[in-house]
Amino acid sequence: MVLESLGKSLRGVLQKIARSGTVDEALIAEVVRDIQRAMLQADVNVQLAIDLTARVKKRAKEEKPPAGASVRDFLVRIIYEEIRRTLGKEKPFEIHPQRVLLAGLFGQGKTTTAGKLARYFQKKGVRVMLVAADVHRPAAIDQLEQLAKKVGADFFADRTEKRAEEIVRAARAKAPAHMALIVDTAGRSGIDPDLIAELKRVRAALEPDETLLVLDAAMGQSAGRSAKAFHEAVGLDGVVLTKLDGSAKGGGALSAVAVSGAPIAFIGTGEHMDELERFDPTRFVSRLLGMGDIQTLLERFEELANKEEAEKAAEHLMSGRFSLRDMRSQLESLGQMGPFSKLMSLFPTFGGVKLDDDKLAETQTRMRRFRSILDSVNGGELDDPSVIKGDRIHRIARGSGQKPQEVRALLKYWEATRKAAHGIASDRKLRRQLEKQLAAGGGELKV
Ligand SMILES: Nc1nc2c(ncn2[C@@H]2O[C@H](COP(=O)(O)OP(=O)(O)OP(=O)(O)O)[C@@H](O)[C@H]2O)c(=O)[nH]1
Ligand SMILES: [Mg+2]
Repeated sequence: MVLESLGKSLRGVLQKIARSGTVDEALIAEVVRDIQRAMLQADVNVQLAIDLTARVKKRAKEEKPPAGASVRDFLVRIIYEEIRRTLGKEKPFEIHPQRVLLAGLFGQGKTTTAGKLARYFQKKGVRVMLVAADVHRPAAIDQLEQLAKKVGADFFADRTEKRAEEIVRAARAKAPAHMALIVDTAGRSGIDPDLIAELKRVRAALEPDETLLVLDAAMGQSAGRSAKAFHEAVGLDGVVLTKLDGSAKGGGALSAVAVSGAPIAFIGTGEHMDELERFDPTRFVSRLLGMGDIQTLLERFEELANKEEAEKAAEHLMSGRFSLRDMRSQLESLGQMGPFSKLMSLFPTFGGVKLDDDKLAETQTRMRRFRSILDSVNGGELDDPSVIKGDRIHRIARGSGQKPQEVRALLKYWEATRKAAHGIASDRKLRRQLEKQLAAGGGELKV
């Protein structure tokens, strides 16, 4: 995967949040430090990393989660949004018979990208003519010809013509209207007047729909300077960032290019012709953070974080050592319904209340309230709820925006559950039933 080590560090941060007691200043400071370290290791610009984490910190302190969302999920969302912001805007790119000009310095991957783009167009049903306008090296023309064969594209070259713009004119005259033209140009060791002059002549002859700069991700942050200089000199529609598969500096290149003003259109993720992807910043971040897509962002997060804890909590549940921390992870891993209402159905009555369907909606509301209360309970209290009394009840109520009697109800509920669960452990028949359900549910309580 692209940017594997950055992704790994960031996923570690999310897991740390999931495992934490309360979201307090200490946790936020730690998380911010971790993100900063991960960013710097991926070669992200220092100022950019500092700005990003400062925004995470500020928002985590000042903003309140929407009703029903936990403080931890909310923190994850802030982190997601701020990382997403550093990757710039999405570059629309339609596949139709158009003219594409590829430019860039030596060895950045222009010719390879020309071949990959041709395959990409043809897969979507648009035929391509690859045009060899690298007039300085005959080997470059052969390289493109071979790639054209490989991807089944048409090929245009004129080995006797030394003016790139004339080659482009001849190619335009030859290509039928339904064909896309993708033009490979010569590289240089630096952005010099000759390179810019040649690019301008080629562009005047081609009148491209898309002028794309091909940049090697191994350049790290200097890719941003390069993009800016090219953008100012010739005007770019987008950037293709290549070799993201092999570069530890990919984070630096991605973020630096994103702020350069030229949006990233494609990324190259390998040497093969199929290894080109459209760059969608939203999808990119969710993949980096290990989330399928944004809709399932929070669900996936909870699943990942709580599976292990749910297993441990189930054990605790039967041992009678069941803490508020266990209760919280169960509530979160099993959704708003929680295992307790399911557990309760094992008993004819529970806490004096028979749990029939009418009571279910009420229970769900209560579970939601319990979850928000549990976000305001600190680590020590989660482990030993007996210390929660008097002033502490009022502090927790204030912190969670609930009434003190709800906090007391939560404690009563926890105590009753603990006793009932302990009761199951001593009732052989019930115990067997519970164990069977646990085994079937892969750690989830499906009583
Ligand atoms: N791993 C990896 N290698 C790539 C990628 N894109 C290009 N390459 C490799 O980078 C090297 C240079 O690629 P070229 O396409 O020849 O680069 P160029 O910009 O056309 O080079 P010049 O024409 O010499 O300026 C080749 O060995 C490619 O196989 C990529 O996304 N990932
Ligand atoms: Mg080349």
